[in-house]
Amino acid sequence: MLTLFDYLPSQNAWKVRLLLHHLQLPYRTEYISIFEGEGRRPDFLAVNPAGAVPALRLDDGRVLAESNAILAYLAQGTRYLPQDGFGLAKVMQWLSFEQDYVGAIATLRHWTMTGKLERRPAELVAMRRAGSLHALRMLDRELATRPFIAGGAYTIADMSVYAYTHRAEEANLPLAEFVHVSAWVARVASQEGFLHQCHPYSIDPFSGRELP
Ligand SMILES: N[C@@H](CCC(=O)N[C@@H](CS)C(=O)NCC(=O)O)C(=O)O
Repeated sequence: MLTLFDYLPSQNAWKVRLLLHHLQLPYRTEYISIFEGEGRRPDFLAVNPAGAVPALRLDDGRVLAESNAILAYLAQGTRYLPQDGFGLAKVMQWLSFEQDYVGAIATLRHWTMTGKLERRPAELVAMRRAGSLHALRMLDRELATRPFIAGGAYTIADMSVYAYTHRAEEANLPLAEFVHVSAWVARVASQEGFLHQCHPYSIDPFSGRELP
């Protein structure tokens, strides 16, 4: 059986939970308490050298890390990943975009929800906020032209970009002002087999700590 290395408030891990849910794939979970340093255990570093969740162990023991790589692996041959070369590359384009631009929202959400915002230099917070708004503006322009981020169909690119984008208000970002993003958020959440449950950092008593 598949094993997902998970930390519940992680939206990177949620992306993988979402796709597993869509595909109705059974899996077991191994929780990694990242703020207690479990990501730095040698046995976990052998799974993901970066020490981060999510990671996935396959039935045959091979392991895969990086949320978007895991999505691409699991989605092969399914309706969530185009088969044609251009469609596939478009999905990859938006998976890369997610890592490069949506990460600002993820960081700001993490700092905001775990009380770390006040401990960060104001310039750094302002940079992350500007980066987050830049990402939301770009997404809003793109989503004005088509129903889903990589084209006409719902794909793993939507799952990936949605994961942190739809939590933007938890980072005190004005999501409602981005009307096309907001409409897309509703569209994505209405997909069949969607996983609505997300988890706040407050479920983890250690989340106020800095990552080791
Ligand atoms: N690029 C990675 C980022 C993964 C990541 O940053 N995971 C966080 C939780 S959301 C984590 O485990 N952090 C612990 C650490 O970096 O030590 C991905 O998309 O999977």
